[in-house]
Amino acid sequence: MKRRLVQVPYHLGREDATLGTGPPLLAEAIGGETAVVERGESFRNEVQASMAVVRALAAEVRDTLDGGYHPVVLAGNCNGALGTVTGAGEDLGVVWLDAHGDFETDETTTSGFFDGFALAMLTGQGWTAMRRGLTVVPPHRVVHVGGRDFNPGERERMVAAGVTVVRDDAAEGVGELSHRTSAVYLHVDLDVLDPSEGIANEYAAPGGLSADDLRAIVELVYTSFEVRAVALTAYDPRCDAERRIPRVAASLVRELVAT
Ligand SMILES: [Mn+2]
Repeated sequence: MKRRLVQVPYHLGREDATLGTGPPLLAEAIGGETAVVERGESFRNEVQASMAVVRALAAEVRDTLDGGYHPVVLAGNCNGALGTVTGAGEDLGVVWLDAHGDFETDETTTSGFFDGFALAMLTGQGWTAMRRGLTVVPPHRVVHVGGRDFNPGERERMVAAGVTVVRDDAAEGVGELSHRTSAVYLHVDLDVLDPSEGIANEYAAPGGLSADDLRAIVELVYTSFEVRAVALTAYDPRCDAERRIPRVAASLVRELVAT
């Protein structure tokens, strides 16, 4: 299956100079057919605009699959996952690679950072009316890999909800998930990489995956499941003056993802 890059050049619903500028640089490094998501609605506030981007992304992912392409989403934010999963169809599992949990809700957050709610929203927590029509993935069909910078209590809440949380032994989590689902969405927040491979964004944390580890995990996921869509997210070029992260992303996608 031929791949198509789907750029989502927004951060918290805005076209901005931070995470919003990552997707075009990743797309340039990877190369090939590319589509660019447009928010459509005018900006009223971060939450409204973020969810407008999510809905536009869902439509673009659906079109991409209908056109016979494998969607490779390049998104400023992790909350794009709601749109990608909604566009990619029913009954998916999720393999989520991220230094962070992204498992906050309005009840638990102390930062208010909307992108910190991404995986909680995807599994049906919080923002119920804003999520209307978007697909929910049951937590027991989610494996979270590479986390090491959780907020207080966050990891415990993920586990209690039914999410499988593994640090770097992805094989165990992926093997378990393969008994529950045959098709997945693969989410790669680029800050899952160790900062020694390049600093993906200002939230980067030590103790991450090497580029070789990441490659092995992505390969394992592609051989274990039908990957309906993959996303590379949260690249802030301001943190990576030497532009190392796009090179890692390009070799991952070119060598491992459908050509
Ligand atoms: Mn992250």
